Amino acid sequence: MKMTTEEAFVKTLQRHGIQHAFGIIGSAMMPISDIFPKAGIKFWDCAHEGSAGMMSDGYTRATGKMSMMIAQNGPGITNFVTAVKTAYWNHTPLLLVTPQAANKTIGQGGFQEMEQMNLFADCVAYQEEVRDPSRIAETLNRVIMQAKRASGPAQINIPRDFWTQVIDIEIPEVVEFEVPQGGENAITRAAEMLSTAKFPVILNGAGVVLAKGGIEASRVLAERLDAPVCVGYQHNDAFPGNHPLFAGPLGYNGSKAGMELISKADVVLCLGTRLNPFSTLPGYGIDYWPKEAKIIQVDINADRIGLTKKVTVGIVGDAAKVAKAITAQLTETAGDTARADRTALIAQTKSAWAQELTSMTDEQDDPGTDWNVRARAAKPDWMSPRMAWRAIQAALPVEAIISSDIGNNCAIGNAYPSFNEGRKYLAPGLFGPCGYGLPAIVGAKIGQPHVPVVGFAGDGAFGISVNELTAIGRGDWPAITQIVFRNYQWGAEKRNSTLWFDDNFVGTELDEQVSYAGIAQACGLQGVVARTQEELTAALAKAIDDQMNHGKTTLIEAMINQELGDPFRRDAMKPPVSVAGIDAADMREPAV
Ligand SMILES: Cc1ncc(C[n+]2csc(CCOP(=O)(O)OP(=O)(O)O)c2C)c(N)n1
Ligand SMILES: [Mg+2]
Repeated sequence: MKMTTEEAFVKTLQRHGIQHAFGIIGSAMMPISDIFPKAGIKFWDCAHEGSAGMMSDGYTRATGKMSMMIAQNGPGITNFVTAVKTAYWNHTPLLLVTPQAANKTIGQGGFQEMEQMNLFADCVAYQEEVRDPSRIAETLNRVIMQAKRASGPAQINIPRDFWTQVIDIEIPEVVEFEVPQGGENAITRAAEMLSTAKFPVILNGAGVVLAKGGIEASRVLAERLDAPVCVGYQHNDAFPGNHPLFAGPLGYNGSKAGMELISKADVVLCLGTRLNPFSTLPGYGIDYWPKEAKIIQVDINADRIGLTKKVTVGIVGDAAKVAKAITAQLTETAGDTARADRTALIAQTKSAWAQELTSMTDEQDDPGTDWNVRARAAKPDWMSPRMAWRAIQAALPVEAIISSDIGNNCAIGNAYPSFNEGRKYLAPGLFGPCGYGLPAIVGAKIGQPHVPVVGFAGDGAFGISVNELTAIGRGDWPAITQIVFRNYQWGAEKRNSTLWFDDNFVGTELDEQVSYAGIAQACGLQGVVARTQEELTAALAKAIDDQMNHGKTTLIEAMINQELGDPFRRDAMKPPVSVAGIDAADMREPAV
């Protein structure tokens, strides 16, 4: 069938149901964006491509439906790098469309040239450049299927002079196939090990959220065994938070109950998780990973099995299918050993942690440092981070989707909200980019317009995406609620300065004259300041009502003291030593 290259491209997008594109408009993409409206594709033009990419990530994580990012070749595309790598470690299947400088001129250094394949080589699960205009649909179809199969971003690079050509092709069929269900022998062994375990524990990762029916399958298995279920770092929605067997997130600022329970395991079923090393670092001084336990690791990607931990049985497969298959093979008496003791211990450990968490109001200083004492004394009437989180919890609807950001206050939040369904918690993940909270929640709301959404960010991280306030107020953008923790500092890094660099605060202070609520208002949005717990709870309740019932976006600037929780990287930091010494007198004037 005769068609133009851009028609072939858009018809292929339609065949895969890709309905949302995020980016900034540019001449190299106009031949296709021109026909987006006709095709039923909405182009969300953002203020910065970096945030556009994170909106795409948020949309797809909240819906399970693939979306795409697209921008101008060169500088538009380079702005996507952080978002694409973030999506990679969030296991988000996204389509990255990178128009390229024209084949006719590339290499001459004309305009907006960039080696865009090398640029993303380490960020995407798959990439391919279109070699000939007639292969545009074939290539795009393959790239999209690879993104789905690998559950990661995949890139199609298209020389811009391939647009507006007439080709004679068929649009390729979408080949769907079933995901692997795990090796037979491995499943039998896993079922045997779990059947006879004295203290089985399940650890759910992102794979459980991504697999169809994964959470439900893990719930059935957990109930058969009365096994506590922990979730991996930043995958807090991988098991229902209101379930008696839910033990909470492991890792940085996670659930002490989860850590204590998993430390007692003799068999751990790690379901849909690559067991990334950051996820199982000691927390609250507890080195909880059960080194003597038998470990069953289930991941759809064989390369990730046994990569970081000693594994007894590896199973390559879909988390839901494998959980069901294991459940089907459990013996009649599976889980019976010490069942009552285990159930009692789970309840007791959870309740002790819940009480401890409620009583925690202030952050602790390490021996020899007193930053938190000073921070409290300097602003005695201000909320502490944990006071803010408690005030937020009081107004956060249980069905809300929330996003998080990288920073001390967002990290403290790891132990607070829990979720009763998957695709509710959009954390920046293991690439750890500041600036994720706002764009991710905007993308989520686009995908789930009838669900309340609340974005979170520290005031430094928020500054990275603040320019999106100039984009999201336009009529066709849905209303959201965003909370900014206002402590006038890049807090997470400041904690490092107090711990390892003798309070030598380089680059940690923010401008106290800036009002984010004021910026929101200047963008035509609602901006409010909350100084007490009562004000914060009331502001959030009103903002959600405004979001859901009046189509209004609100930014809440939550004014908090400068207390700082645990540092991110105790594992990677040590006090500096001076050997040769550094002297300002050695600085020279450069020759100009
Ligand atoms: C893009 C990016 N730049 C820098 C960092 C390093 N970093 C991690 S946390 C952090 C401080 C965050 O400060 P803020 O957002 O104000 O939150 P707070 O810690 O004060 O709660 C920084 C700079 C990062 N993770 N990502
Ligand atoms: Mg801050």
